[in-house]
Amino acid sequence: MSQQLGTLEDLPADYRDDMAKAGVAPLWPMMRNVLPHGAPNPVTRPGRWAYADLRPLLLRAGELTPVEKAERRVLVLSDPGRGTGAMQATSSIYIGMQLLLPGETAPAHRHTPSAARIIVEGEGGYTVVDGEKLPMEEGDLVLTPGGEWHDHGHEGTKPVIWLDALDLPLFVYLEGSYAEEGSLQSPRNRPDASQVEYLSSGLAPSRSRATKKRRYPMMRFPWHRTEAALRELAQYDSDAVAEVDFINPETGEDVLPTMGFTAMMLGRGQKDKPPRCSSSAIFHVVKGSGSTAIDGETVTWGPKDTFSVPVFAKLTHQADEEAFLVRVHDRPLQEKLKYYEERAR
Ligand code: GTQ
Repeated sequence: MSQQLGTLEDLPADYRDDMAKAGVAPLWPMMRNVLPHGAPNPVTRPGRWAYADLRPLLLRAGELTPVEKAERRVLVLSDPGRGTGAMQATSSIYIGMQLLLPGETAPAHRHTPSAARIIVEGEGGYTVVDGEKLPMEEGDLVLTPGGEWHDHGHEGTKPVIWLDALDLPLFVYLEGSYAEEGSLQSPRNRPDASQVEYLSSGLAPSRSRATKKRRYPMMRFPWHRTEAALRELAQYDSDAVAEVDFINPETGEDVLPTMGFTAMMLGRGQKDKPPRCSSSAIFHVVKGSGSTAIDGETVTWGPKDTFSVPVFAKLTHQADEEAFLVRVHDRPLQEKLKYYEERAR
């Protein structure tokens, strides 16, 4: 039985003043704000960022602000629910679009939040993480886990643009966010682990028990392999929507502690009605076009566009043509906190 709770105004003014002086506040007027009935009441609103809008703004930033003056030349995708200037796309996920021009480098640093990049445009960019040089090709997922040194470089001839996903809002909230600066790394003369140790799915290098496994053994997931895996799944299970999770090849767990990454393929005309879930998400369109109804509001999308969905949103995706999307979400965090949930629509 839900009851009307007392409000602050119900209380005499002198009592309210005395509470404020004593540094306390009554719970009951705020009870339903902090513990709403049945489901959370998200601040986050669906967002949509067309690449056609972001690209010229980023290129302009390239003219206005040298990389030395920016450390990272990034435009942050602000959650409409939090408004202009919000440094987050959902409660837990930060999304930025980063530009690096030919010949530029973004200096080495490391920080407590974890990051991952989805490469949007351009050739010749790379990230060095813990001495490993990770080439950045369109659609690749590149990890820079919390605490790992990373710097970016660009050996190509045209601008490189990528999408950054970080669990930064969470670290800010926890008062745990900080960075350290370092000097550019000299990469080891060896291809990244996706091309050596983990070239074949299901196979991992055999090692003596004494050999220490890296916590983040594979930090680049080349797009051509993700697309091939999705096509293979779609071919043999044409009713279900093909989806793959990016996982740590040594543990089978999600690639980062709080953020998960899931790639999805929709055939031309295919619809998907996923269960409502407690995780918030950002969708980035690698290729193709279509639309997504988010709680009844339709968002149309094309290649390289990005859109966000709040917790428990009711989603219906529909592809106009064959489409590939990568979803960044916070299911891993919610599973660790033991509250991840899916509900019938
Ligand atoms: O490339 O290291 O969008 O440190 C925000 C913070 C990117 C990065 C962002 C960062 C980076």
